[in-house]
Amino acid sequence: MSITFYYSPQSSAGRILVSLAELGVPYEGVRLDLRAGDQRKPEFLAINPNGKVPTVVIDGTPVFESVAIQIALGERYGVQKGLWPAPGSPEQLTALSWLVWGQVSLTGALFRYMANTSDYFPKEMHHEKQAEHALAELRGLLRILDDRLAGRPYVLGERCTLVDLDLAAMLGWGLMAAKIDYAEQKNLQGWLGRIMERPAIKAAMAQT
Ligand SMILES: N[C@@H](CCC(=O)N[C@@H](CS)C(=O)NCC(=O)O)C(=O)O
Repeated sequence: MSITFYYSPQSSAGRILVSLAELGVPYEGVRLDLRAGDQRKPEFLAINPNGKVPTVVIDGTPVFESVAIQIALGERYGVQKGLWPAPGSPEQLTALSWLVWGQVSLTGALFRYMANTSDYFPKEMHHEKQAEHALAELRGLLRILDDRLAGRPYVLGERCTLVDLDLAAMLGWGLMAAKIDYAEQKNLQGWLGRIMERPAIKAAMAQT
């Protein structure tokens, strides 16, 4: 078994960094300097033609898109660690729903809001109505996650899984970067705090 993990600090690769840390699987990390354009070098484009991190190579096969990477890691290494449900189980279907929801719906709304408001994007790209629309959608999605966490400590139930880690890695950074107040979402607040206290997460975050 060999894993090569292409990453860059403070990027979507953080989602995978926390999963690898919790899974405790050995890997070789290759740091790319996105500002210097390492992601556009032919040798990297041959692995991921999109020129983006995170990218992993598992036993010689490249995997790109963080959601695909999480599923691949979960299926291969997560089941025995209790971090991913058994393939074919009802819980696996629930895991796929929330993982993809987090990546597509939640991250989509957050990034649309940021693209229209934050300093990470040029002011001429900002559009007030688009920002309002994205914020309303984001608030609705945060309420949905908050409701899901009512009466259960983690998204799938009693155990923390890669679904929680993926959502928390994105929200931990994103809600702060987008300056989103989520004081009303008490379940979400408690859940995020619990995950951020996990030793593997703290160690992974310190690296980025
Ligand atoms: N949907 C992709 C997004 C990956 C992505 O946008 N990565 C950014 C860093 S956060 C990147 O590598 N950007 C380099 C570039 O676009 O040149 C995923 O989740 O893996």
